[in-house]
Amino acid sequence: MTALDGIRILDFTHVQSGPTCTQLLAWLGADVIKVERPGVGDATRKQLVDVPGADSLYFTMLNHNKRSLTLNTKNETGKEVLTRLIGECDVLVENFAPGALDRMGFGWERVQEINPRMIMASVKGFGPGKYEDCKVYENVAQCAGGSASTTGHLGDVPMVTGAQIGDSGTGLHLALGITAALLQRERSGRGQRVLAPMQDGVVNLCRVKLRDQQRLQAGPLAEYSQHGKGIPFGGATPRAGNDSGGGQPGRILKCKGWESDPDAYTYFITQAAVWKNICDLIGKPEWKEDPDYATPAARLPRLDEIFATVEEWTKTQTKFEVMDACNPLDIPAGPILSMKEIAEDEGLRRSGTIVEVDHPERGRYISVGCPIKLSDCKVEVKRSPLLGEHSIEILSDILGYSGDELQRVIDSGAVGELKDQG
Ligand code: CAO
Repeated sequence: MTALDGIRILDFTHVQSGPTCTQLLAWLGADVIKVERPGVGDATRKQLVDVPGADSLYFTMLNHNKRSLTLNTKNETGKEVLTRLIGECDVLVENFAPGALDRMGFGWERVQEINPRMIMASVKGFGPGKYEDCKVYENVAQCAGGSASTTGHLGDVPMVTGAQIGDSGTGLHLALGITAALLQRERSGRGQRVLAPMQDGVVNLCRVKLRDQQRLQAGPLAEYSQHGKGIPFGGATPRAGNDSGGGQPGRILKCKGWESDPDAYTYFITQAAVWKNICDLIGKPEWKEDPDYATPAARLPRLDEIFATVEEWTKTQTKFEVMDACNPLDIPAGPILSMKEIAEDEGLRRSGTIVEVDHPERGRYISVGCPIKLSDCKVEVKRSPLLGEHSIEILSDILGYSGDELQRVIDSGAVGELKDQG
C-alpha cells in the first residue's frame, strides 16, 4: 500500500518542471501515464545525449516510475482516446506553453465537462498578467523571481544558482497543490484547477530576501558583510556572496588542499551560542571575554578579521576534519560536497536518495531517489519508460480497447508505430 494508491495521473508534462512533479507523485504511488507525441516524445529524451541511441540522463532522471503512452492528441482518434482517458484519470498535469491545451481542444471547461472530478494542474512561467503568454525556462524564472538579483557577490553580475529552483522547485509546489486538491475533492466531490507559476515559486523560495528588502527601511542590514566593510546599502536587497541568510554570520572558508581541489571548502557559522567553543577551537581563547569580540554586536564590524582567523585554522584541516571537530562542540559547519562526492555518499545511498537504476538501453546509472521519506509508504525507484512502451497496455487495461476497436486506433496512427508490444 502506498500513499497515492489508486490515483491515476494523466501526465502531459515535458522537460523538467512538470516531470519533477509527476515523478514525485509516481514515487508516492500514483499511476502516472506520460502522454507523448508519437515518434518524438519528451524533447529531453534526445537532449544532452551521452549514450548514443539511448534515452538521455536528462529524461531518465526525471521520469522514473511512469508509464509511457504515445498519442497524437491532434488526430481525431487521438482526441477520442484522450477524452476517454480524461474520464478515467484523477489529475491532468501539464506544462505546455500557455494556450497549448486550449488549442488542442482540451481547455479547463472541456475537461470539467468530461470529468467534473478532474484536477487540472499546470506549471506556467508567469501567473495572470503582463507576461502570462511567455514561454519560460529555469534561468528566466530565477531572474524574474528575485533569485538572481540576490545571488552572487557584491559589485559583480547577478548570478543564477545550480539548484533548479525554477523548474524542480515549481514542480514541488505543484505536487503539493495537487495533493491538497485531492484531499479537498474527498470532501467537495469536485476537481479544481491548480496553477504553479515559476516566478511565484521562486519568489516563495526567496522570501527572506523580501524580508531584508523591508528591513532596509529601518537601516543597514548589519549582518551583511558589506556593513562591516562600511559599504553603504542601495535601495534594494544586495547580493551577499556567501553570507548566511539569518542572524548568525557564516562564510565559506578554505580547507586543507584548497590550492588543488576546487571543492576543499567548508561552510562555517559563528553561532553566538557557541562562540566560546569557537574561540577555543581556533586558538583564540582571549576573544571569549574581550569586549571587542565577546558579543555578536561587537563582532559584526570585525567579521572579516574573525573569519580570516577561523580560516587560518580550517586551512589546516580537511573539510571532513572540520566537520568532525565542530560537531562535538555544537558548532554548525558543513563540507562543500562535489557532485562526485554526493554520488558516492554512503548515507545518501543508504537512505535511498542516491540510487542506482538499470536501464535496457543505457545500462546502470545513478539517480536521485525520492527525497521525502514516509514511514508507511515504501518508495521503489523504477526506470523511466521507453517511448510508447505502455501504449497497448494502457489502451486495453484502462480504456478497455480490444480486438477490432484496438486495431482501429492503431490504424488511425493516433498512437504511432508500436514496437515490441504484445
Ligand atoms: N500530440 C500532439 N501535439 C502535441 C502533443 C501530443 N501528444 N504534445 C505536445 N503537442 C504540441 C502542443 O500542443 C504544442 O502545439 P501548438 O503550439 O500547436 O499548440 C506543441 O506540441 C509544443 O508544445 P510547447 O509549446 O509546450 O513546447 P515548446 O517546446 O514550444 O516550449 C516550453 C517549451 C517549456 C518553453 C513551454 O512548454 C513552456 O513555456 N511551458 C511552461 C513553463 C515551463 O514549464 N517551463 C519550464 C520547462 S522546464 O525547463
